[in-house]
Amino acid sequence: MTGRIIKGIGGIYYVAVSDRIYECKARGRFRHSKIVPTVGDNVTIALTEEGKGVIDEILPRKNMLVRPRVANIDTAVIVFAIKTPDINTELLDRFLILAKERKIPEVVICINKSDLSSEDEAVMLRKIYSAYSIVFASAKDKVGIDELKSKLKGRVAVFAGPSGVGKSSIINALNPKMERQTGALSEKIKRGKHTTRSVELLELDTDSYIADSPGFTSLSFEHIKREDMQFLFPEFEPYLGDGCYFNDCLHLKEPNCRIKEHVGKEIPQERYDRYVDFMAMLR
Ligand SMILES: Nc1nc2c(ncn2[C@@H]2O[C@H](COP(=O)(O)OP(=O)(O)OP(=O)(O)O)[C@@H](O)[C@H]2O)c(=O)[nH]1
Ligand SMILES: [Mg+2]
Ligand SMILES: [Zn+2]
Repeated sequence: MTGRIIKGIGGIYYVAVSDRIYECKARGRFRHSKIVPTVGDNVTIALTEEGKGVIDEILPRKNMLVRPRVANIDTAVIVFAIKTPDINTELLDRFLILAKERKIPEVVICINKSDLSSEDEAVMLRKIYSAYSIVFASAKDKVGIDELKSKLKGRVAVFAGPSGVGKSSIINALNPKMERQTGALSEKIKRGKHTTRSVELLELDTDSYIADSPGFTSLSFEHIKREDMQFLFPEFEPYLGDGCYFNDCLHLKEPNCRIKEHVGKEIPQERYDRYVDFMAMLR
C-alpha cells in the first residue's frame, strides 16, 4: 500500500492510507543509510498485524525542509508575530533563503497577532517584503484567516516559525476541528514555551494539508556558497545576468554594479543590507 507519513515519534511513523492510519516501523536498512523517514514522505508499507506495518520504501521526494523537517511541500508559510514575541526579521530572512534553496514552490509570510500592532508596522513590512506574498492575520480576532485558507487550498503546506507566534492558534482558526494545543508565553521573557513538540501533517480540508511544527530559535545557512546567495534574493532576479561590469560581481564593493543601482528603489535597502550581512557571515 502507498501512503503518506503524517507523524513520527520515537521511531514509530504514522502513515495515512486513504482514510486509515497505520502505525509503522521503518525497515532496518533505513537506519543504516542516510535516509530518514520524514513527515510528508510518500511511502509504501507492508502490513504486519492489524493496524500495524513496516515502511518498505520511501518514494522520491520533490523537496525537503530541514527545519522544520518535512518533505514534499507545496507552500511554506513562515509565521511571525508582530509583537510578543517581537518579529525577528533576520530569522525571517534566513527562512526565506532556505526555502528558496530547498526549492519550495511557494512561500507565504504570515504576520500574526496583528491585533497588537499599528497599521504603520504593516505598511513598513509590506514595503520591505514586496517580493513576497504576505498576509497579516490575527488568530484571536479571526483576521486574515480566509485569505490564508485560499492560499492553502489544494496544497500541502507547512507552518514554520518561532515558538509562541501562534502557528497552532492559526491552524485552529482555519479549522476548529484541528484542536491543536496552544500555550501562553512565559511571563518574564515573553518567549513561547515550545507547546507543539513534533511535526504533524493535518488534513485541513478534503484537498488541503497543513503541517504544524515546533518553534525554532535559529536557522543555519553555512552550507550555502557565497556566489549562490544572490540567487536566493528574489528582488535581485530581474537585474542579475550581464548587467554588472564584472562577470563574477557579488554586488558588494564592486564598481558599476547593476544590483546596487537599484537598491533603495526596486530593491528595498533593508533586504540589500541583509544580503551584505549574510555574505559577511559566509566569509
Ligand atoms: N493577541 C494575540 N495572541 C495570540 C494570537 N494568536 C495566538 N496568540 C497567543 O499566542 C500564544 C502562543 O500561541 P500558539 O498557537 O501556542 O503558538 P505556536 O506558534 O504554535 O507555538 P509553539 O507550538 O510553541 O511553537 C497563545 O497564548 C495564544 O493564545 C493573536 O492573533 N493575537
Ligand atoms: Mg504550536
Ligand atoms: Zn553587481
